[in-house]
Amino acid sequence: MDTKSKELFEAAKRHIPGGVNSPVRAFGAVGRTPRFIASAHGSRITDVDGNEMIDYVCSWGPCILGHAHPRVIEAVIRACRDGLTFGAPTKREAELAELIAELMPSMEESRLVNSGTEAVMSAVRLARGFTGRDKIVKFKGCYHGHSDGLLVKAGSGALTSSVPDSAGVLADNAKNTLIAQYNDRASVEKLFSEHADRIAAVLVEPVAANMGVILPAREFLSFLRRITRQNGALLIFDEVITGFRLSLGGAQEYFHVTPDLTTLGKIAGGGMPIGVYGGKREIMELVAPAGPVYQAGTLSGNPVATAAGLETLRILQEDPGIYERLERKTGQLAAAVNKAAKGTVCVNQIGSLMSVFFTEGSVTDYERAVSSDTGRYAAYFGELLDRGIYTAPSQFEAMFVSDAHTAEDIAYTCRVMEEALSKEKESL
Ligand code: KE4
Repeated sequence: MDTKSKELFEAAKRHIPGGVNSPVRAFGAVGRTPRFIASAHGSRITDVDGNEMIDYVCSWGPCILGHAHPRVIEAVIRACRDGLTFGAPTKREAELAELIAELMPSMEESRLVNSGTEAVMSAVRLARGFTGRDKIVKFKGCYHGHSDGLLVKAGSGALTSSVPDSAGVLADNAKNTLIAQYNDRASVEKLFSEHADRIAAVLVEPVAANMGVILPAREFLSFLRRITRQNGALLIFDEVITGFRLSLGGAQEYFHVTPDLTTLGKIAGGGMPIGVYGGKREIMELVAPAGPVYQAGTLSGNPVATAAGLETLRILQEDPGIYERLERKTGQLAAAVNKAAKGTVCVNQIGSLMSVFFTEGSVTDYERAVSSDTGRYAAYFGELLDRGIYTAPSQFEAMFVSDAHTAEDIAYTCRVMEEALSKEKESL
């Protein structure tokens, strides 16, 4: 039952484009009314019609501890009582930058911004400023936020709504973005052979999670590290999703590949608006006011947001066992899907990230991802939603598991997924 959501959606559409503040939330790809959320606690999210669901969107990644973790809420409330924003430096910003450097040593220095988009946009500008070069290599289907130069063959909501190249992005902006294929070394080598001394950086999601979850092929990331170093280009890891999720040190710790620059978001803010870009001191020292690469922000390093981010990272640091728990729980979900539908779907899972692709065979690159049957995915999504499982309303997004998901949540979810997929398999 979604009566109130329907009413609110119609009302929202009167003053908000598409009725939502981010396209994927509109449920356009799954043909359902988006659920308007009233509250969320732990692994549960409750909509305005009172439907309580097990949440595997987790706000697209920030809620690795689950929703409304008591310590994070308390830290935010305490911070609010001292004022919401000052437009001046605070102790907590330095504490957060220091903790990020401790957890991700490649980020000797970092700058706080307000979103992943802003973080990646700024890191790209910095890479160009540092190298004096203009080209950026990105991978088809990877999503790095909505800055003009990166809305080129983009994933996530752009891919979901089939606008991987957005209207309004000028050819002049897009021309400096070179497109390679994820997991395809030859496509990267070709670009370097054609543009070697003009490539400022290779920008990559170390685990692609915006065309569904696609794992890096063996040695692919170390290949990128090698070819960028050989050609005087920077390697930028966009860890907005993988940062503090794949491990406490992110994908760069998980895969033992060290980028020159890293972008973070989501978990780094603990649910409040924070993006981060950072890296080697010799590069970061070019950022204003220390250097000539300009970037600024009214609410950057906001005292309430830094309180949420710090408390979240401290909880993760105090309990590194969380990553084994997340891997185990998510592995159980993947096993349930394979048990019910191996052969008619492909499950990609790493840590607490997972996607079910409705296609036969493996999914190791963009072409295989987009070969998925989005109609089958939509039916699967609806079946889960009707049984109280809130998962990504798009084939080209990830499922996120949190430390708040209980054994009972996982067991119920496994059962519902198995039943939905078995029923679907019989209809094929
Ligand atoms: P934001 O500007 O949305 O905070 O971050 C942009 C971004 C950058 N890099 C990566 C790897 C990302 O996944 C994202 C944003 N992720 C999407 C979900 N796939 C955000 C959800 C949405 O757009 O509503």
